[in-house]
Amino acid sequence: MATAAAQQTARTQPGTGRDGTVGTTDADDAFARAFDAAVAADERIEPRDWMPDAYRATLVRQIAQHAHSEIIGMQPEANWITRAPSLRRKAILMAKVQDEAGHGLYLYSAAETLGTGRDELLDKLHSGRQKYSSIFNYPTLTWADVGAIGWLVDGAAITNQVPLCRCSYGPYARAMVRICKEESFHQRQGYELLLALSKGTPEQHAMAQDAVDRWWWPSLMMFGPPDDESAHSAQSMAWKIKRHSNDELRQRFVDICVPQAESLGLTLPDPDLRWNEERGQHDFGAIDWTEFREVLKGNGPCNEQRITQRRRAHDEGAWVREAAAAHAAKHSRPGAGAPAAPAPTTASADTTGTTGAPQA
Ligand code: FAQ
Repeated sequence: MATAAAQQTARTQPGTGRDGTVGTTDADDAFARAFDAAVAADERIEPRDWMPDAYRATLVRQIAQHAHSEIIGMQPEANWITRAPSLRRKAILMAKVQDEAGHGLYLYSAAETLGTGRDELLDKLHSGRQKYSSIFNYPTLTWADVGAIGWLVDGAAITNQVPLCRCSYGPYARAMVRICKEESFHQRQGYELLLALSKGTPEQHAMAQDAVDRWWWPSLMMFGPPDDESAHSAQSMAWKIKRHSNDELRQRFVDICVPQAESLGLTLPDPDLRWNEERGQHDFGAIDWTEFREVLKGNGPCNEQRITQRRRAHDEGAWVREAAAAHAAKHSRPGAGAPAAPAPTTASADTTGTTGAPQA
């Protein structure tokens, strides 16, 4: 078997095009073999390595959807920043929402290493050609929703994303390490918030239960369609982009949540939820996949509001991007004194769509 260094050399021959095109069939085969061997040996594929076009396209699709989810995901929670019940809760929530912006930026940067810029990805988001997670199309009706998002939505995100720390593509895997640490902290703050409400007045307890009732099923949908309807899972798992199927991760999430709900003193809204001794896992009720498909088609409760807000934030940030680009150009001229600041690309220079009047 080739050593890692030899494989690395084989994978990074100069002169290969962005699409991995090389001159001869023999060379093509050699690059493809080196790529396959690296994936089989659990090595990381790095930006300058040869990779199949479809592997690159799959990564861009998934990373872009993930990045879009992080920045659109700021909106439902930001809705409560001005109405948080104490200074402590407000400071925590602001820090969390800022973390989500940071996650979006790491992920757009990871997509850039594949040759796809933020402007292009944001254009696809704004024009509806790329998706973001279905979960962020639901409204945050009460303060308890902030807790339910932390506990359930961040909890589902961690369950899905911890295995992505072992994704075969290096920049994505490395971005996920920090993201997962922060998401784990977010999950705990949501749990702690819900616990305070659950042990509070009867009204507060009822508010917490109502939030869990509304967020439970959409959280299960975050893991994507059932395995037999998942278009990309088999290939993504073969490439070790995904390490587990959608249904496996959904099951893991249910099994984690059941004892946590008991500790919280809250119930999960599923009469079919019970321990299955034989499987060593919980059985749970049928997910409403019609609702999931409708949300993906743009017909969820908040789809229109979320995308309108995002486009508006992007447009309102145009002057910042222009000014920063002009500044960078000025300082990059020969003889200019100060080192050139990097020209911000779209996502880092616009507001995030989280400001403005409380909505949902
Ligand atoms: N919503 O064949 P599959 C977060 C699409 S971050 C919308 O199974 P795949 C942090 C899928 O893209 C949450 N679309 O696809 C946070 C594909 O459509 P396409 C986001 C969905 O890629 C917390 C089609 O359906 N996390 O929460 C959804 O193998 C709080 C067929 O599906 C990630 O993105 C959905 N739920 O598996 C932020 C993690 N499910 O692309 C703020 C990374 C599926 O062909 C506040 N992503 N689709 O047009 C993944 O692990 C995968 O992409 C899956 C889908 C598991 C989401």
